Amino acid sequence: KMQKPAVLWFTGLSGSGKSTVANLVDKALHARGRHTYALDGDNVRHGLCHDLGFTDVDRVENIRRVGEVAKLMADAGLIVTTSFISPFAAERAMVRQMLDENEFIEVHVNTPIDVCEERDVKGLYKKARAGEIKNFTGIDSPYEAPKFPELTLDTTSMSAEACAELVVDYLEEKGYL
Ligand code: GGZ
Repeated sequence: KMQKPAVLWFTGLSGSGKSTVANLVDKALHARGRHTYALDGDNVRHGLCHDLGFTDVDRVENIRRVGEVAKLMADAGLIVTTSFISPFAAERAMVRQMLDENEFIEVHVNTPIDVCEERDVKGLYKKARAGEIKNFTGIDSPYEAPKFPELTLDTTSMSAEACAELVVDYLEEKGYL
């Protein structure tokens, strides 16, 4: 029997933990025999979207392309995770629209900016504060938090593993697994 596809759309600030949680979810689903794919900046911004930067216009186009690819993968029956800041509500709504009902699962990785900035894993916040990186999300570029995400993950009170478990539990409860 064909299993229900899904696009788990992780959204949140740089350093919020999107990719970390998404990769754990991806592994857990794979362990259950599901065919999955994890889309993120590492495999998209160097190839499909290598021509795009971080202006509003480029981010809109980045998300549009990721949405189209995620749709194709969902059509192929996969459970897809996407880990992009995706700062604009309008583009997230556009991707939701382009997919079948119940295929789009918005996951807000709700790590506050002060925590992301404190972690500063890649030193990007420091550079943004120093003006060495322009249009940095949360500093001089906006982030529109989702109003009605299917899931909200608080990485300050829960480990990445516990967050991933919540996502897998959600999929199970809703009949995706
Ligand atoms: C935000 C930036 C920027 C600017 C480079 N603003 O922590 P990271 O490094 O690995 O994740 C960030 C990533 C954001 O790319 P996305 O494709 O997710 O963005 S969007 O959905 O808005 O299109 C960060 C790095 O790229 N990065 N410059 N100015 N993040």
